[in-house]
Amino acid sequence: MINGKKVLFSGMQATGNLTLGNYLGALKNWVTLSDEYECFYSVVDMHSITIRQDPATLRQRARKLLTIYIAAGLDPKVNCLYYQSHVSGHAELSWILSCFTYMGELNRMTQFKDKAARHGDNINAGLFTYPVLMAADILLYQADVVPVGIDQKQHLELTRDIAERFNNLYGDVFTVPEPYIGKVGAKIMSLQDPSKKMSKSDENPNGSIYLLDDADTVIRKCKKAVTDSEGVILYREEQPGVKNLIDIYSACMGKTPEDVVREFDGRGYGDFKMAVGEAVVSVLKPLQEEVARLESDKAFVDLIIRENAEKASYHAAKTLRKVQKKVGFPVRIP
Ligand code: ATP
Ligand code: LTN
Repeated sequence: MINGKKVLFSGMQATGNLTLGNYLGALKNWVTLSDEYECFYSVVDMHSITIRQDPATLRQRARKLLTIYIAAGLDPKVNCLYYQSHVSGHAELSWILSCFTYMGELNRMTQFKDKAARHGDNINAGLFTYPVLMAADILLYQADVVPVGIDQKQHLELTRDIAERFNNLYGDVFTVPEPYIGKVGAKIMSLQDPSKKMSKSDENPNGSIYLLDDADTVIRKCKKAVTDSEGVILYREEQPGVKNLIDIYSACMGKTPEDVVREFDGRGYGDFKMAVGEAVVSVLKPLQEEVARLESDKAFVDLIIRENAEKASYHAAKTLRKVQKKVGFPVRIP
C-alpha cells in the first residue's frame, strides 16, 4: 500500500511504433485504473535491448512512449511515469531474483521460445532472463495488480512463483501480484489477417493502425481491411474481420458490440468501414495533438522525467534494502 492505495505496476517496451491494439488493449485501461491505484507505469527500455536496437532510435522512441503515456490521459503528477533504466534497483533486484529462478522455469517461457526462433542470430542471456527482470519490475514496487495482455500471463505466473519462493524462505518480503486482464479491446486483430493480433512488429503496415497515423492513412487502412463475402454486419466468430472492426468501433465509441450490430443493421461494409475509420480518427486526433503539444514543451517533460525517476527510486530502494538484508548482504554504514 502507498498513500492508502493498492499498488499497480505495468510497462511497455519502446520497440516499434505503438498501435491501436496497444492503446485499446493496454493504455486505455491504464487510464481507467489510475484513480483506484497508486500507479507505476514504466517505459521498459532495459527490456528493449534484449533485441539489438539502434541507440538513437531507442532513445527517441522511449521519449515518444513516455509522451504518449501522458497524452493518453495519465496525469504525470499522480502516476509515476518513468524510464526503467533511470532506476538502478531494477537491475539490482533482477540479479538477486535470478538466483531464485530455475533454468527449467525460464526454459518453459513461450515468449523466449518465439523470440529465440525469430532472432536466431542473437539468442543472448538477457533474452533468456527477460522474465526475471520483469519480475523485478513488479516486485520492486510491491505491486498488487499488473494489467497485462494475455500474452504476458505466463511471465506473471512466474513472478508470483518467485515471490512466493522468496517469501517462504525469508518471511513476508514481497506482495504476490495478481494479473489484471481487461475485457474491452483485449485483443485487437490485424486488419489484414484477423487471425493474428495487431502488432507493432508486423511487417505489413496495412495490418496495423499506428497511434501516430494521420487521418487519411487511418481511413485508407480501414477501407482496405479484410472482411468476407457474407455481406452482413454480425458479431460472430465466423466473420473474424467484421468482428474485429466491431470491436474497434465499439472500443472507440464506448458502445457494446450489440449496439454496433443494431446501428449498422442493413448497411454495407463500405459504410461500416468508413464509420470505423472516422471513429478511430476521433480517438487518435486529440491524442496526437496532445503529443505534439507536449513535444513542444521540453522543459515540462524533462521535469516529469526527473521527478518521477526520483519517486520511483525512493520506493524501489525501500524494497531493495529489505531484500539485500534478507539475503545476507552486509548493512550499509551510514
Ligand atoms: P510486439 O508485437 O512487438 O511484440 P506488441 O504490439 O505485442 O509488440 P507489447 O509491447 O508486447 O506490444 O505490448 C504492450 C501492451 O499492449 C501489452 O499489455 C499487450 O498485451 C498490449 N497489446 C499489444 N498488442 C495488442 C493487441 N493487438 N490487442 C490488445 N492489446 C494488445
Ligand atoms: N513484457 C512486457 C513489458 C513489461 C511489463 C513489465 C509488463 C516489462 N516489465 C512489468 C507488466 C509488468 C511486454 O512485452 N508487454
